[in-house]
Amino acid sequence: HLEKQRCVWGEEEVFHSWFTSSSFAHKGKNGRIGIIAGNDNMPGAASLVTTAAVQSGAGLTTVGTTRPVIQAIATHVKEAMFTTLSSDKDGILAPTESELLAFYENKTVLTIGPGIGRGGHVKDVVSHAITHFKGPLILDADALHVVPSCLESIRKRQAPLIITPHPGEMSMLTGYGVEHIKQRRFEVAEAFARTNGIYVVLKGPHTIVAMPDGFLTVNMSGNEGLAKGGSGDVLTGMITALVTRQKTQVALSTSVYLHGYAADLYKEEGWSTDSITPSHLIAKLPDAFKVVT
Ligand code: NPW
Ligand code: AMP
Ligand code: MG
Repeated sequence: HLEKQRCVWGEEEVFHSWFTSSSFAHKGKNGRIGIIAGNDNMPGAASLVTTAAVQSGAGLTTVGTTRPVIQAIATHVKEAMFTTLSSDKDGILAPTESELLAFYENKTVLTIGPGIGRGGHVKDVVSHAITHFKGPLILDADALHVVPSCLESIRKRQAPLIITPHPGEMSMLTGYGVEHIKQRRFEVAEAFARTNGIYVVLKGPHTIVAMPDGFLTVNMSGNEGLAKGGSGDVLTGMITALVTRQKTQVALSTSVYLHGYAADLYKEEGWSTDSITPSHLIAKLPDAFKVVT
């Protein structure tokens, strides 16, 4: 019984669960994804999450962010489209409701969080999306700080809600100390997922993915080369792309596996893990994705 409730999600599982897009698919069928990310001091996070999504198969990618962020990243992420959202005097997003509603239109998935910061109107943006965006919603990084005040509306949501905390963020979400979370990762992730009816990707070495029904997968790929700012932003981009084209559980567990595997490929090639950067991970995704072919 326990084996059915938990499994290691490795190369075999990734390969056998993968749903390949039809060779007749067009870009509109491969996910019209929306990403709300970045503030004037963190354009890099917006760039990483978006590039990772594009490199992981997203059909049409639109980033909603501040004008200075668009100016900073547009030439780096040539495949993405951009929507300027209003921001405040500190360069943090402060979109109007009509800007948000327009941004949701036609999007099959929405991601909010990398590099958005915590001040200003971030809380309003996240709580609005929880209630008004009707598709799968991924909350990462700074957006996670809004979750505790929105649990009631989260439990009422119909479409999947996915959160991707590292142990520090999980501590903020649950009130447990980081050490408790590291010692009891399975229980903590499972309880939070079940109680709130959401998907929890509890990151760190051996990331756990907990489903709302209590099923758990654990990841064995990855190495210390991932312990750098921006690694999580790359994972969130991969998840965003895969969620539109795979079953939610498969999208999450497989993204986590391939993200770690990309870092492992560099190590196997003899790289020092010191030299692996989040941008390198994205560059390695074409090799990592060979697992599904
Ligand atoms: P400590 O003190 O470090 O031990 P934050 P963030 C703890 C953006 N980024 N295990 C940590 O503890 C992100 O997208 C932008 C245990 C501290 O208490 C976000 O928007 C980049 N504890 C924003 O920065 C590249 C851990 O949690 C707290 C832990 C802030 O995100 C970098 C820190 O968490 C970054 O991705 C672990 N594994 N990890 C860019 N290029 O633009 C952290 N903690 O304050 O939420 O900081 O995760 O860096
Ligand atoms: P974030 O803290 O949001 O940037 O996310 C960090 C990402 O790197 C997560 O996917 C973690 O699971 C991964 N990671 C960080 N440190 C390690 C490590 N020492 N070993 C394996 N994976 C790690
Ligand atoms: Mg992060």
